[in-house]
Amino acid sequence: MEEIPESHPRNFSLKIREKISNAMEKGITHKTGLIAHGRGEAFDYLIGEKTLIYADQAERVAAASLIIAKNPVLSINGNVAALNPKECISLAEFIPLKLEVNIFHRTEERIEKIINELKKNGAKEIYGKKADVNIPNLNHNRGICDSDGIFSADVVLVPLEDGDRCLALREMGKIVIAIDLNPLSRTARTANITIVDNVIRAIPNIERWAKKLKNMDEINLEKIVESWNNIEMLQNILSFVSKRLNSMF
Ligand code: PTJ
Repeated sequence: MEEIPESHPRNFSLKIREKISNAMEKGITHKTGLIAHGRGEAFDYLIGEKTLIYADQAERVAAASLIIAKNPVLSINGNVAALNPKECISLAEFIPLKLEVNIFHRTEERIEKIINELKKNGAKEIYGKKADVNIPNLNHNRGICDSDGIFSADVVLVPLEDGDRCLALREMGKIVIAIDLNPLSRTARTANITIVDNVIRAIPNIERWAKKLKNMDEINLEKIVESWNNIEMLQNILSFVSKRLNSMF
């Protein structure tokens, strides 16, 4: 890879591209994960590559929901394992929540590589290998999960989700927190709490909120979660983007 000069205006974005393409070469990220990343970059560009107030509020509600959850799980795919494994592990330890590797393009070799990557970054226990149950009404590989992981979770945090698993998890009665830069996606519209932010910014920000909320009593945490209006938040994001674009030239 060519060296990316520090002075390059897109330095950060180029470094992230390098990170994800290296992870693809190691077999952690699937090749189509690079396409998904490109779509994410485009939406990130539209929101101004920063955490909007609406995303920050969603991250606060997500933190409250994870704190009161009885059995929360963070679902890890090939892109997330490449982009911010350390931050996911740190959040998992703080809440505490379980980490489960769950991938669309599933091979045992990839599962193993992602688990090893997480272990290299400090994770102790990782779910996803047992793969002893299927999420009902989901006929692809993301339906395969662990009975003591995603299957029995009450709250599932899913970065870079696909819409049909999001719906299937909701049909199981779970609370789904999605991180998706595309506010128009089925996932964004189906989740209970959608965080329209880059997973790189979102995970540490959820942890920052969790640290602030950790000592709040459960009744007030529940109030934060119950008062959340996800559709209104999506409308606010779209309205922000359209105003931003209209005022550019
Ligand atoms: O590792 P696997 O096998 O599970 O495969 C993972 C991919 C990403 C290939 C799979 O989940 C996929 O095809 O995803 P989609 O359907 O393309 O959806 C990805 C969504 O995540 C899109 O709406 C993107 O805008 C969004 N996205 C991409 N990068 C980021 C992101 N959202 C937040 N942060 C990002 N960095």
